[in-house]
Amino acid sequence: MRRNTHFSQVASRYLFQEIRERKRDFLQQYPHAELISLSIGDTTEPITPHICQGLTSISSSLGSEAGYMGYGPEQGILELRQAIATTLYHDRVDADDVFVSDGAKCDIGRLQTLFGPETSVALQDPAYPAYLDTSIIHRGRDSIILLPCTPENHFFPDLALAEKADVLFLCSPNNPTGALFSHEQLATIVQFAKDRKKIIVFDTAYSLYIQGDGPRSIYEIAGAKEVAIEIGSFSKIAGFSGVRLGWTVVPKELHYHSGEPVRADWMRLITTFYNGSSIISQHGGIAALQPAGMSEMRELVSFYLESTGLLLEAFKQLGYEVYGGIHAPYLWVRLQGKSSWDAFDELLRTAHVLTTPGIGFGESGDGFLRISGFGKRATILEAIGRLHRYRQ
Ligand code: PGU
Repeated sequence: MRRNTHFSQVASRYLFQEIRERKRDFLQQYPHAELISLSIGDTTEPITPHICQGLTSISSSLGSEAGYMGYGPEQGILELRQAIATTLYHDRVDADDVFVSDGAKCDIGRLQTLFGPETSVALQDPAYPAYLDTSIIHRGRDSIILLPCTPENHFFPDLALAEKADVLFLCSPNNPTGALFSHEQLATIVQFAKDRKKIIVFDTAYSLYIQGDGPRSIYEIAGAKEVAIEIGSFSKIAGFSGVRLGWTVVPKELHYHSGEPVRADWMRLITTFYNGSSIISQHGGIAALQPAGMSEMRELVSFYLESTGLLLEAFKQLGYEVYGGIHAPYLWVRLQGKSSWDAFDELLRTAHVLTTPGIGFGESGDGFLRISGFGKRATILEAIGRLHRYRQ
């Protein structure tokens, strides 16, 4: 059989796999190096007690006659869908329009299948690499429009560039830049999509990290249900990157040009491609959204943001131009004239610190490094010490 030629248009390895390989090669050369990772955004703290109780109690009940369960509804347990709608969206969305998943990344891929092969997609540049790679694999590089988001345009895209796109993938607070759209900016984007009948996919994986009253959901903007799908994740807020749980909201108000509801196709797609998220994860999610779980998640998020704040101060003291780090657990650090892979290699060799090269998030990311604030506190402090030594 012939290869899907789009695979020749993506890098042979996914960004974080590439970094893992480089780490492995480095450790083969220097087996005693004690590497610190400020690279992949992965949580490090144990699952908190109330949420963990949700996971363990369902796990043990599965071993009893009365508690055993098989397949559940593909779109998720109603109690969890209701809790997401009420607790996270303050009933701005219907539980019925919340589709539980095994994580945001998995739904990003499934959404590409929903949009099909003819669609043109606009992406923020830089952006979480899964949007670009899944777009290319589905329909090739020519279908993609990049919207540069740099310090020069205050990380707000020139929407005129997206005129020909059918779908806009957007992320706020942004991975990797940490930029947060204001209510006014988001309202501008929603209006743009409404006027031109485009669909927005809005990724809120970091919404609980927002400080102050910035928009946590696109549905805070009036009329957004007519143009937007929203993706969420428990990975970064409950430490579920290994447990796997997320959701996608596809409102019944969202329609194609031809008038058919998008939600019906999403339902058709997930019931066909997917057999639902693990009921163990889903019960963890239910516990996470109870009052005790919510306060544990807030504490966890504060912990990671504090670490990010320490890194932010350190990079500033070292004289770097730094963005982000307030509403997201990432810093976006401008390198003084270096390419991002050169800076990545240099930090790895000299400080034994792993980072993520900005170019891995798109062309406009070259000349930047993304620094993750996820890590044990002692490790973050050790990394800061090494950065100071490395700059002297
Ligand atoms: N959306 C955004 C904006 C993300 O940053 C991430 C993870 C996800 C979705 C994935 O969420 P799940 O619910 O866990 O599937 N970003 C991390 C991990 C990288 C990766 O590709 O998985 C990061 O370092 O950017």
